Amino acid sequence: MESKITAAIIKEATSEWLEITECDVVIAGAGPSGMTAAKYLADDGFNVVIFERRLCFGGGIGGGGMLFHKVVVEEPANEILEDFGIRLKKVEDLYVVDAAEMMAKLAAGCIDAGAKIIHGVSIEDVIYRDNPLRITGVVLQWSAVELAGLHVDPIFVMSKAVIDATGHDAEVVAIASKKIPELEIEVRGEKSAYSEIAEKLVVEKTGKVIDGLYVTGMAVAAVHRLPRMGPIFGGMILSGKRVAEIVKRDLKG
Ligand code: 48F
Repeated sequence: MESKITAAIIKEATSEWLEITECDVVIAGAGPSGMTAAKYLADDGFNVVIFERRLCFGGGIGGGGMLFHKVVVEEPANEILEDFGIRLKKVEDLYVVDAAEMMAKLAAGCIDAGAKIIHGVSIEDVIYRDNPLRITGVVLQWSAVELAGLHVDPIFVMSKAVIDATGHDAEVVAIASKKIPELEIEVRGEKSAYSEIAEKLVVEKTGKVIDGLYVTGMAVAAVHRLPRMGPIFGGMILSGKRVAEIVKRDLKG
């Protein structure tokens, strides 16, 4: 019995990994922006995989506002959450959402649309080509190996588009900017809080950083030096939908 359990896991997991090694879209991070982007891309038939460093999904949603189990969104992000079947309560001109429900249903929405979420894997580098300069995939490491500080060579996944949805540190764009200076990208980090304009600016600046590499969510604020906004999540959801539209347009030519 024990060997059957092991064989079933290894056989099924490795056969999916073989499909993943060349995919349409890789998304770094299963936070609100990454999972929203994954659903809308997968809905259109794109082969999408999210690699998430931690063993859970939701990113910053679970921490709610100051560990209270509620987060807030504003119009028109409520329509996207309704698309995922998430229940909202209108409080004045805001909508309040249960954090656990939002995490669970965003994940269910992108998985049901056909996207894959793989936990415990960190994106530690990108793959690039020149003439023309572009990003063509990612370099992956088990998070456990990363945490243990072991020297283990990573594996590669090629993709037509890579979306950085890693949140406040914009890790993927930061790695690319450091290791490929000819990209001429600088990640300067986000500014202090200014919620009214931060949400709108994040959505406006969502998009392509260089051919093959896109940014969504709080990573947009880090790349474009925009203000932070605190526990209001509408901008993350709208940014995820927007990056999906931009990537779809680019991949369809
Ligand atoms: O931080 P996170 O929730 O990103 P987001 O979608 O949303 C930001 C909000 O949660 C909140 C906010 C809104 O008001 O300010 O902070 O922009 O989710 C990012 C996910 O990416 C994972 C990380 O564990 C988290 O779940 N992650 C970060 N770096 C990597 C990564 C990496 N190099 N490889 C894989 N996963």
